Amino acid sequence: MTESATTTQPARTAASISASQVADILIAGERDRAEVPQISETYGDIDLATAYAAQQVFVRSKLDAGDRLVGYKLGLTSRNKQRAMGVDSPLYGRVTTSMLSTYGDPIRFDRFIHPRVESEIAFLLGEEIQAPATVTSVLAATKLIYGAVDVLDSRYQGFKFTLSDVVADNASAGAFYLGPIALPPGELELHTLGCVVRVDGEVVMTAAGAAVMGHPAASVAWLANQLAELGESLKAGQLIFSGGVTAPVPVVAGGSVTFEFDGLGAIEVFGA
Ligand code: OOG
Ligand code: MG
Repeated sequence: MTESATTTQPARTAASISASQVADILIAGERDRAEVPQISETYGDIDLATAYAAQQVFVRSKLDAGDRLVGYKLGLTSRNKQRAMGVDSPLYGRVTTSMLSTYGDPIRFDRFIHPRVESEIAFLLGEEIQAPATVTSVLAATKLIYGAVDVLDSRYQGFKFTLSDVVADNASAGAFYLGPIALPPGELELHTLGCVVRVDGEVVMTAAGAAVMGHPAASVAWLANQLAELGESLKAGQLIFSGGVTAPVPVVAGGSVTFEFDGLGAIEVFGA
């Protein structure tokens, strides 16, 4: 859809910007709550390795400000979501303490640029996950499963990006909510786990866990295998948000979005 537009534009040199310069643009956008132009539009599309390096610098700025790493988020883990965003591969971002919202707290417009919310299934790991990881090994290493909400807040204008753009932007990470009930994975059927989304009380979407790579644990396994290539691993105590089960819904001031999870309770979020 956007391919033809990109190919007809004059060539720009991707090498003209470094990972830390990319990160600086995104850090400023988040700090000032101001959308920034896509890196790919201004400088050409950076390669994925540079994009992940920029993400590390972006996240490092949070750790330097006192945050701690909580875990990871997966994104674009369903075909529908990839198609909607015009991107053809999953990605991951990093989750830090300041992103965790307290159940019941509103989504404040003085903190975010253009927040959207989506349902997710979150994994709290009880053990390190060794590569090569599989659905079975991820489930064996998981202590608890939560229903969760991912609050996305792309720093890019119009929520538009290429894969490298959004990787650098820490997978649009804004904030996260965990649901009120957590269960061991053996007590749930994750691929058929249902989720109902209501906007101001009215049902707008329904989906099941299989929307996430056929099984949400497959998405966590994909992440574990990606990290293994960098010599890193998923550790006991980390929280992994496995990717959107339902499509994102824009948050409206004064509006409410409710996510009901089969067996895992409901999360209601408000825009304020
Ligand atoms: C990118 C992040 C996607 C998901 O669960 O698919 C994501 C975006 O759509 O802004 O979090
Ligand atoms: Mg998400």
